[in-house]
Amino acid sequence: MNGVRAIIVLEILLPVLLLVFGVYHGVLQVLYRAGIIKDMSFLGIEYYQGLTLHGVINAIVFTTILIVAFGNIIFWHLLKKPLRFGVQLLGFLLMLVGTLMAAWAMFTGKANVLYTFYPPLIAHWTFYLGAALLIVGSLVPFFFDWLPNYFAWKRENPDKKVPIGVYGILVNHIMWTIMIVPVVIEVLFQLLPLSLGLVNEINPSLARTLFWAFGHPVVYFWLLPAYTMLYVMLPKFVSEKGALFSDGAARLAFILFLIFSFPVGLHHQYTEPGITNSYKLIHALFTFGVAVPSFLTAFSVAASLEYSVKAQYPNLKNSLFGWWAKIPYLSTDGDKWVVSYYMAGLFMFLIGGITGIVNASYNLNLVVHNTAWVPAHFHTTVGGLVTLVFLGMSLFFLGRLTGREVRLKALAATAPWLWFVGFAIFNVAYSVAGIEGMPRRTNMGPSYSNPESPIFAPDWTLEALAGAVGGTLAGIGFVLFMISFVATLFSSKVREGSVDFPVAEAYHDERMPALQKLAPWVVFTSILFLVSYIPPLYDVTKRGVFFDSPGYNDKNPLPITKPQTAKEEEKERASVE
Ligand code: HAS
Repeated sequence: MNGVRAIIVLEILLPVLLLVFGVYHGVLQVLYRAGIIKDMSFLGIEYYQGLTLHGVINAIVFTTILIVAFGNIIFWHLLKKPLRFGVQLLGFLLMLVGTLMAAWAMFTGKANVLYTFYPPLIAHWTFYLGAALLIVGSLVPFFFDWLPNYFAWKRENPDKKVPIGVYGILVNHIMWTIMIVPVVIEVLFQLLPLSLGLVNEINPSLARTLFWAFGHPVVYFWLLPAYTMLYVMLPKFVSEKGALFSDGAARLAFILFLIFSFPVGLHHQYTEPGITNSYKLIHALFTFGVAVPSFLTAFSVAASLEYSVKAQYPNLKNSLFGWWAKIPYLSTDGDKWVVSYYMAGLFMFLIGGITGIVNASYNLNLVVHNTAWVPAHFHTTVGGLVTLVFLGMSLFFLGRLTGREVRLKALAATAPWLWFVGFAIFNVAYSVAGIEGMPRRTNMGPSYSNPESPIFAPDWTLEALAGAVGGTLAGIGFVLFMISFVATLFSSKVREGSVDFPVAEAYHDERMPALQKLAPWVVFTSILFLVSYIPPLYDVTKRGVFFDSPGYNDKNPLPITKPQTAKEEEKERASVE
């Protein structure tokens, strides 16, 4: 097999296989919370250790490595320019070593800090360095393969628009490059020094602000590759005559994401003291702005589906809603099994979008923040559309790249619908429970869901049990997917492997020259990001930039680093004043 193709196959295999652990710990979560597991640990893995593994593997590792794999495939196929073996190998090895380092820290219980790694909780330094290597590795193909190929293509085709698939992936990785700046500052100047014992204290407010300056844009880093594939591939999977309704609307959506993904992070910090309310309100307003490109996408995708179905069934030309019934929701015909992943994901994302807008509303957020509502929201966004499209396309590309026919298509097509039904139940149950005050990130097994505990909360029992049923069903859906995935991997080759996929032409192909040059939009975005963060960063550093709290871990209420003495504190205060 061609070396680069082999690396891309590894970039698909590694995250999908790791997801087995991630999903396993997800199912354990709902069992703990329903009181079916009443302990602090299960099979040697503690509650918060399992929750860290669940979040880090599913939200960080699975997404990042697959996004690189999809980017490689899309650039290679659409620009028809080969990728460089050395660059790809370096990128993959960095991501692999980073993942292994972080995995070691998590599996040995030295990094029970959850995927948000909020200080003053402190992990072993290998966790932070591992995460940093994963990020660096994910940038290597962008800087040394995609960008050079993009500029070469532009030189050869000065009058043409770059293909929309390349445009989407490019915007996404530009966003990625910008958003990692704050989290790199947090890791390099705050977390690593404390973890290595070079300093004694950390400023948690500053760390959280830097984290969320990265932590909200990152959700769009996960989403945009799914949107790119929705635009480019879904219409063709639905029907041979499928087309993207509007190329211009898709490009506009990507640019709006570039602008609005950044000045929004404070919507995760509405309840935090130390940041002036008016800045939070400004971020709230921008958050409504970032919903606009998703509304635009809902319209574009629905219009593309309508066009694609009607092109195949001309007798439905005047049908207002009847054409919805002709979408191949559950089909094993050719590659149509993959449509199940897109459609189940889209239905989930509709709910994820609505709950996101509730979260963003400053006053409503006070009701749902830190409750079970929040996991209900993100299991229909990153755990819904993103995961389903990524899983479906991993299986599709595994078949294409290795020259194998996808096996057990009936299982593969059913899997996303079980996932959908499971998370629909989970979503309703956890949303209701959240409004009733059920907390997130809490081991309810020995506490709220345990009738023998003094803090037993019978009001949440039904919702917690329904959540367990939903989470388990979704887990079974994942098992069906894995059976088809493994059967495909170990089946015999039926053709030469190739890097290709169906590409939908645009029905409306608007020129929109203002969207063709990305540089001005990138400059504007960077300035807006900076301006929207200067005041809150000033707020959280008023009492000092680097000091506030000693470090802790989850094992002991005593600090693991030395707190300042009264004398030192006095000296520091004097220097700030
Ligand atoms: Fe979010 C918390 C606000 C989108 C992920 N979010 C989270 C967390 C995660 C996450 C992981 O404002 C938890 C973080 C933590 O651990 O603390 N989110 C939003 C808003 C949006 C949004 C306004 N989130 C996402 C996406 C995610 C994601 C996308 C991952 C990929 N979120 C928040 C807020 C919080 C938050 C607060 C903090 C909560 C707190 O207090 O802690 C918007 O971008 C959503 C816009 C989406 C739409 C939907 C468009 C619909 C489409 C489907 C069309 C369907 C079709 C099919 C065509 C407007 C595109 C046909 C269907 C028919 C029925 C006809």
